[in-house]
Amino acid sequence: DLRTHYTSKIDPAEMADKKVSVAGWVHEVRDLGGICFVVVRDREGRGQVTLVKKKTDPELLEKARGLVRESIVSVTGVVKPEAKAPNGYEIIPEQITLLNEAESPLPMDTTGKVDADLDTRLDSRFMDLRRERTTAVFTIRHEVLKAVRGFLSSSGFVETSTPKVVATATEGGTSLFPITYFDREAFLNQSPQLFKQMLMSGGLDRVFEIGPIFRAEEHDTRRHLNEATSIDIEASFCDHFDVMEILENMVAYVYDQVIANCSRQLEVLGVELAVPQTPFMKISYDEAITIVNSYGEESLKWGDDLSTLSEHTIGNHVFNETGQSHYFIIDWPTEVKPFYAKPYEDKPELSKSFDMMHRTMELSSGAQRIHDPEQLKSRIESQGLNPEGFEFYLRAFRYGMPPHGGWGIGCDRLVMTMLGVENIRDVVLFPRDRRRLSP
Ligand code: ATP
Ligand code: AMO
Repeated sequence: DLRTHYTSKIDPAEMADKKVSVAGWVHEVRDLGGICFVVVRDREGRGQVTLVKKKTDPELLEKARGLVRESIVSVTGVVKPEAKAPNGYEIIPEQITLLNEAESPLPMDTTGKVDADLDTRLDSRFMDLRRERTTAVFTIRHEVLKAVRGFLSSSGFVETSTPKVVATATEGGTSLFPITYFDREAFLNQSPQLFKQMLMSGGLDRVFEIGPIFRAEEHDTRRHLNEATSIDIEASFCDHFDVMEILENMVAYVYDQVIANCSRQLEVLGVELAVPQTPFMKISYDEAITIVNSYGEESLKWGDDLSTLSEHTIGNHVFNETGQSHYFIIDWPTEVKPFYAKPYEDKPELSKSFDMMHRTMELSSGAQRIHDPEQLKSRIESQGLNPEGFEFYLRAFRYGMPPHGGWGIGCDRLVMTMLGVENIRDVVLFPRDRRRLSP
């Protein structure tokens, strides 16, 4: 076997004198003359291989001394408890197999001793992933996705996969990526919006999807990507309050699961997490405008979208009042929100829509949706869109469409705000932005 154990799964007390094989990267070779240490690193941690000159076959010792950092080895040997070594043991090797030799110099440092800038790290992401911090981020991201799937599945949601190559825009026509689809023009999907709503007419009742969304925004910010991962739900016989409750409970559950299952990774990152308190505070759009104007840094009028600055003003205001980072802004002007958001029956200038915010940025948008086909068609028209392009969607509303609502939350922003990471690119393996198309 090339590997019998991860380095962290060798228990020195239980496994003393047992033969094991570990496999991974040569983290370090420390040759002190009379004794040589080779530290082998794998996903889970590090293990020390110790060669005492007097007791080791000279050929094996030469091999160990000649190992180039970051090369791949498999080491077979006997476990000896050793308090000074990582994980409390060392391996006295019988065999060292070099499986792949690394070139030098390395494109970047992986020990955490030298700080590389983000661009260098992203250019060599394969190498960056060998840093403990980076591995920790993506292990936590996995836990987040696992918790989302677990929470939604056990809340009766069916996981779906809808097309990413599509014929229409959903979130406004300006930010589409056109592609060539045989002899026709097509686009990369901005959101599963239209499809998840059509599934409500199909009777799936509650659906969720985790998948890529594409936005051709020319933003160069710390929180925008051109390809992001969205977690979307749609649920029938629900209003906006029902789906907000699902959202806040899901976010709280995700935090809870990360705290429960990723304590080592949180420690590596120096992050202390607390589960956000539910229910999240709800402030209306009107109140949000009043709060912003009361601070005097900006002057907003009714109907304006919230700027980045005003999101921060409100976020800090809520945090100072409640000690919580998460909150909702509800009851947005109908004109600010996409065509599918349902206006209040008695006050059509307001919509049954919401944003779920973190102190530092928007995390999610959602709404109860229009389910009447005529009203939907006229909203499409009044936003300057051509209803003919939406015929495949509108049809689903004419033959029995239940009232429904839903939301989309950016997975990348959820992880980013949870870990207090400054740049969204830090939580995405191979980010796509204005400048970056490779790797
Ligand atoms: P969404 O996911 O809906 O895009 P968001 O919070 O990113 O949510 P945007 O509408 O993209 O919302 O941007 C929010 C605010 O940030 C807007 O007022 C927008 O003008 C501003 N903004 C976007 N890009 C930049 C930028 N590069 N520099 C400064 N402000 C920006
Ligand atoms: P919205 O456009 O607000 O809503 O997108 C939902 C969430 O997706 C994330 N997000 C992004 N993250 C990183 N980079 C981007 N360029 C980016 N764009 C969006 C954000 C955002 O809050 N169809 C609706 C959802 C719904 O109503 O169900 C929608 O797409 O976290």
